[in-house]
Amino acid sequence: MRILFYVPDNAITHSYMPTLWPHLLKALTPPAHQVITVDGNVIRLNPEQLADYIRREKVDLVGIGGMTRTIHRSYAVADSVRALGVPVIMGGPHVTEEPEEALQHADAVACGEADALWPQMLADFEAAKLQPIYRADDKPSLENYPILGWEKMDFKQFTLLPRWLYRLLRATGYERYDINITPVETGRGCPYRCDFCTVSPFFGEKVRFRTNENVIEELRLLKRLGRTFVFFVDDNFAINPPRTKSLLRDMIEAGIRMPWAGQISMNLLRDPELLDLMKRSGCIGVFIGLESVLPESLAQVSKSFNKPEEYAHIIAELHRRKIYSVTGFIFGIDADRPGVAARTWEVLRGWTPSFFPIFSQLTPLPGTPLFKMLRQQNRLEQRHWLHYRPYGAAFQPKQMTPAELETEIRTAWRLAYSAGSVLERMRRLRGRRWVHKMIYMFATMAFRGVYFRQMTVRAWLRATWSYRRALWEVFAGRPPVAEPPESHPEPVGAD
Ligand code: B12
Ligand code: SF4
Repeated sequence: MRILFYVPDNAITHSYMPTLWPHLLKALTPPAHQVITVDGNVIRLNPEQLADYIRREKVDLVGIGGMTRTIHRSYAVADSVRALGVPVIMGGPHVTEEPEEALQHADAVACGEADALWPQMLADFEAAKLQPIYRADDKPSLENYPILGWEKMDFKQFTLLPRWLYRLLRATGYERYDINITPVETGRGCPYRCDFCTVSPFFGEKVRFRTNENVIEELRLLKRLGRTFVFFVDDNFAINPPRTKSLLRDMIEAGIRMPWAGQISMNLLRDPELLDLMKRSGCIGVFIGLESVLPESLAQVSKSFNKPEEYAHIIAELHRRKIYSVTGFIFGIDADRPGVAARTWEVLRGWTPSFFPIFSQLTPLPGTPLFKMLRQQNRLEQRHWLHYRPYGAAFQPKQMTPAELETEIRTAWRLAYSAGSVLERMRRLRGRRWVHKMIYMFATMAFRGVYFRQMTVRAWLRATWSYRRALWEVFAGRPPVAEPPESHPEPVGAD
């Protein structure tokens, strides 16, 4: 049987990293079947083109991913596939919470982790006994995690560089300088239960890990394939610090130090031994969900283990080890008022400059405590995911209008990525080597692209021109300018 896995596109950005689930499920597919993966974020196909592709490739069954953010695209694709008479199976966090909705577009839905469900669904499909809903009763152990067939993967689709720059590198023989990212998971689950997050409800509060040997075998394969960068997709890579340290030590001992990034919550980054091991094993970046600089906002989303008074110190400790931080902030929590963006930036601009902030609106995802609370309070836009708007507010914030919330997000991005702010941070990096400053500038441009559309050569040239003074700083050999005084947050909008 020929199976197509389709990753729906988010209609905005190019994807720089393969999505893991198709590769994991492919490894769990009995070898008698053939599996093809199409990622809509790198190969944009309209419904007619996809139909042509499915006919040409003689696909018998299509599996489609279901995240809330892209579910409207998943359903549109599923409808066009089924119009061809080809059955569709869907899975993922959104359809796990909304299986009845998904069944209007699919023949069957996998609810929860599908590691064990998928082979069962295939067997039932072949025996013409496919059921509409499959539920994973147990959380799979990751002890026997399969080694994924990365050697058969066409990674070229996922270059981090804009296509025109990648083509230029290839034409001039410098292709090896392309940056490529591979997702690797080492564990699942998180006991912290932040109100807006689906990870604790979906993967559970009990954390499960792959063995160190199993992870290292995959890393060895990636190194052999010339992969240059690994992203550990675990939601909280250091959730069990002794285990994380033992994995990092084993990586160092096995001689597979390679550049990596991961997601770690701020409370776990207080540990200098962990930071040292991260550095020694090749860590160059860490995503930290800081969410807010206001203790009352953190308390409202059950994330009081984040301590705003420690943020600056932790970013500086990471910076000292040349580890960049990507810091996520959420606006729209009940304690947030108009002015929250400016207040947040006032705090952030005092930090050591090697961090890249990302700002989003609070999003009520089905299955989360936040979703339930907003529904009970009649503040939720019904089935907001079916008419998704980038950075749109899908609920009624408590102390702002939805339009004000959207303005706050726009303001935060402008403040953080304006030419003046970037120049200010570059000046404080003056003592650093030019390579470090160049990487910083490139990463700034890339993170800017999360919000500002810049997929064309023209858009990149425009952004480069606006940052010309900051770029000039890359080669300036003058001493760094003084750090701005450390700021202390006060309640937003306080009288
Ligand atoms: C890596 C990651 C990203 C990367 C994605 C890049 C990439 N190419 O993969 C980046 C950083 C870009 C990203 C962005 C976003 N992400 Co994200 N991300 C993740 C993360 C950390 C890991 C995903 C992963 O690989 N998991 C491991 C695999 C094995 O698990 P899985 O995907 O769930 O697949 C299993 C099952 O769900 C099932 N399954 C999944 N699909 C299918 C399909 C079929 C046919 C079948 C049978 C089964 C099946 O089988 C798999 C094996 O059990 C998850 C959290 C998590 N731990 O999963 C969040 C997560 C998926 N992201 C989330 C969110 C909200 C976002 C953003 C909207 C954030 C934002 N504010 O912008 C964006 C939107 C991205 C987009 N598509 O447009 C939410 C999604 C919740 C939801 N209800 O949809 C998650 C769960 C995190 C959370 N805090 O709740 N993300
Ligand atoms: S936001 Fe992070 S720390 Fe909180 S529950 Fe989700 S994965 Fe865990």
